[in-house]
Amino acid sequence: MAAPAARRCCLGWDFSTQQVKVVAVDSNLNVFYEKSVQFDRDVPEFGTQGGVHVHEDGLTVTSPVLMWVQALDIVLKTMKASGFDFSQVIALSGAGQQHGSVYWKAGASRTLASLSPDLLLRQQLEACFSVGDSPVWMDSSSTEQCRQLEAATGGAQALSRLTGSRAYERFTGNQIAKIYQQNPEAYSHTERISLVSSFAASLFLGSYCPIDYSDGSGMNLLQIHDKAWSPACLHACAPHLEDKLGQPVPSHAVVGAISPYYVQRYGFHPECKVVAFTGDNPASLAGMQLAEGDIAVSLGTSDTLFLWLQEPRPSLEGHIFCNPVDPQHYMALLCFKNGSLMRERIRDESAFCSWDEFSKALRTTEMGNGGNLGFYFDVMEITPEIVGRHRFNAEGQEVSAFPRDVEIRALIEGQFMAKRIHAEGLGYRVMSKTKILATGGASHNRDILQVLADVFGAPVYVTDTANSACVGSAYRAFHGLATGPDAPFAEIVKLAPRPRLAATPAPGAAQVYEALLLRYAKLEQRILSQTRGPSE
Ligand code: 5FX
Repeated sequence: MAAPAARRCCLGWDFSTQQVKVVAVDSNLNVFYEKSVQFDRDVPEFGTQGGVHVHEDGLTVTSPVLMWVQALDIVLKTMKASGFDFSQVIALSGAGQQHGSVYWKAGASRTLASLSPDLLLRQQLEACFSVGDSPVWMDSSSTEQCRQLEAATGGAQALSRLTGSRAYERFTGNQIAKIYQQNPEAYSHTERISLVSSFAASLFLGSYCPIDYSDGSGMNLLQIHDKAWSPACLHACAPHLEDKLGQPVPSHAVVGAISPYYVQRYGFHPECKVVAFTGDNPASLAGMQLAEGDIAVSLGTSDTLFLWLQEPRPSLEGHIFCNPVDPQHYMALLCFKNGSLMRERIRDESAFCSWDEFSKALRTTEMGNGGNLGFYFDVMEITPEIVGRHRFNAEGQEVSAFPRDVEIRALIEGQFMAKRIHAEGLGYRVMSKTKILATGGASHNRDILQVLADVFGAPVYVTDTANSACVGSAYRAFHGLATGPDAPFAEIVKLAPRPRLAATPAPGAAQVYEALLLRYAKLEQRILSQTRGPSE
């Protein structure tokens, strides 16, 4: 990329699973520069696949912490070589893959605080980590520690009420507990534990950056209501944990000025501010400009929902995090595994492998599908935990097949009804100002979006989210620079490109789906009780 003309800007970073990426956003909120380093391709000496190492047990998944450091060196070097004017950067923030953890060895803070501008970060931080392979969000090896944490805190529901989620293997508290139990020596030599987000921020600050409330909610350690570490959870995971974590801060907090290392080596302005980094999902919420009552639906291989919530009801499914742009509010995250997987299978089976035929079936069938309802989970679903295909006619009798076009509508209506029901289970309510933001492959299909608008009774907008975590991080940097919590985030992003309206609910949709949603929820319970068996 050619040297961009000098403009005052904020940088948004993303330390994701497969790459480190940066965007520069000017004060009119235009993205005018971007650069990324792919781990597998650009730092092949670490031998990762998809940015990670999957260990022999198939459960343990880690990434080398020095790979992340080296990738940052490369991005900065490339920006400098292309003539990027670092002196114009007024603030930076960033995102990290959620849940992953970094273990700083005793003495590392001194190294961080006295970095020589003549050397790369990688050369200086080599000996700074007590655990070289950081556990990441794909790890599922800490089931034992999850059970221990739930037992110590009054059970899964009690833990969820406290921290926003029941115990999950990838959540950081359970990963820390596993390291403490299996490698107590490394744990005792650790002076600080960062999330991937606060680790990346620490590299820029030249000192340990606190964990922000929003990413901190993905640890099973933070009390999401009062934003303090839970003594019971800390105690259940490992000793002296509070000292090693430091105190959490609001996600918009300015945590300090950039380290002199970057001023001397790259020409950053010494006043350039660092705003707390957060998780990639919270940063995407900011990038998509989600507001109160809004919901983002990512229709990809698996489907993901982000919701803006005022009064969350943590449950045994999904996750509640503190909201990254408004500390009084919350966000929820729900994952559905059978997303495009099922849409593509049913397209192949019932629409002659054609999206046009699939769309035609949606257009020629009626809202409510004549009372026919279907559940399509070829792989074990996350929300709800059901596997298999289940079809019910208008009388509530289970049937073995539907006509082709009924099958297609049953799939799409069922997928969206499940999303609404489970979102409402976490405290979400559709409001008159609700917007649904759709992204991902299936968001290009207008007929699918029409069903989404009808089922939720709210307009659907489409937005490009390829860079949403990076761009959201740059927006958050502007937010941090403004007057803190009193500057509403919506004001900060009012110049940003707006999502496009794609579908509005058809007249009569609310009446049709009000009744159908109740039936769908009851049938889901019926399937769950049948598949779980009488003993549970
Ligand atoms: C969220 O809970 C996750 O584990 C993932 O979406 C990671 O944040 C991906 F980076």
